[in-house]
Amino acid sequence: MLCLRTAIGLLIAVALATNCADDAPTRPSHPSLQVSAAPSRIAFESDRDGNFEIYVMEVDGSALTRLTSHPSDDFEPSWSPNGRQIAFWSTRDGNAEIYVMNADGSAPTRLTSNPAGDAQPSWSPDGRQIAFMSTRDGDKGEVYVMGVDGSGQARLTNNAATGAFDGEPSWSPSGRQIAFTREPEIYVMDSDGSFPTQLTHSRLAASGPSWSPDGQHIAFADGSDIYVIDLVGFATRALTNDQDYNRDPSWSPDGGHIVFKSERDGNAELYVMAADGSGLTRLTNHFAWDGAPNWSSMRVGQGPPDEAEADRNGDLMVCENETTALVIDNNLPGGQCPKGYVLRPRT
Ligand SMILES: [Ca+2]
Ligand SMILES: [Ca+2]
Ligand SMILES: [Ca+2]
Ligand SMILES: [Ca+2]
Repeated sequence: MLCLRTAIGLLIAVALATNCADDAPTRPSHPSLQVSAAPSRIAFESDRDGNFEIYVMEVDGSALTRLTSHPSDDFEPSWSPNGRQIAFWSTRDGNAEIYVMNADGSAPTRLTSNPAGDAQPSWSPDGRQIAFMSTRDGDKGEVYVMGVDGSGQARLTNNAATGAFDGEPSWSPSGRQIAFTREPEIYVMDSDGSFPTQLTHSRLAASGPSWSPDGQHIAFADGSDIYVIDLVGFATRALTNDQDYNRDPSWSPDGGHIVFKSERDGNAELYVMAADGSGLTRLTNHFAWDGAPNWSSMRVGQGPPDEAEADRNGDLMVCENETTALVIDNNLPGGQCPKGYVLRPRT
């Protein structure tokens, strides 16, 4: 494997120069990730043209291109894993619905159709499903899933007991788990909705989970900053330290960088930083709102057919003690649970 990350751009070349050996894919069971070092692009939302539209740019902020052109608002793009399509949500048909379009903005197609809010789409790693938030069951948000043609829409969470707002799904790289926000914490569940488990504890208002490509970390926002929590040992560290809001983290396909939204320069702009928080670089520079970045896994339109992706080998592991069990979508070496926990394969 060549160290192709250097092709991402001069912008972040300095950060990339540190350790190309670490670029080698560490999860041979997921072939879709092994080619992730190929150049990718960043989709995002902006109201710079008068209302919210979906835009795409190179990862250095160049070649900005508007993909939607509709007087209603269009929000929160999510790439298909092969880079050929983008899911987003829009109010163009009167209320919030989920749509997909080709990566060039052509052929927008509505997937949901109900008077409730449908938003926050997240494309599954095998390309076959889209998780999203909906308020259609009559109270606060729940996480739902559907086929990429809108078929089989099904609720995964049930907030009847918790009363919490559930949303912002983010798939694990294997597709077997989904991280989501159960306000004010980040949770993880199996992709069929079973085993919902609290991941963060005592956050102010955790939001926007984004699962790292190697499966070992989840980035999220809390308070005004971006954090990463390890799924081995559950250590949490802040990547930003800023009094203005930092939100919406999204990992680069090689896991080396995170793009996010920050209001540190007076309005919402997109920034990229190394996964340790170093090398902060602003990508947008416009007085309008720029947010909800989503970093494509593949060079746009260059990925393999979705059917070739998502090998689901590997075991789900559990760290557990007498009262708590956390399911981890990762092939963990032994003995790396928090003190007092025991690691075992989930049966
Ligand atoms: Ca629009
Ligand atoms: Ca709707
Ligand atoms: Ca409910
Ligand atoms: Ca801006």
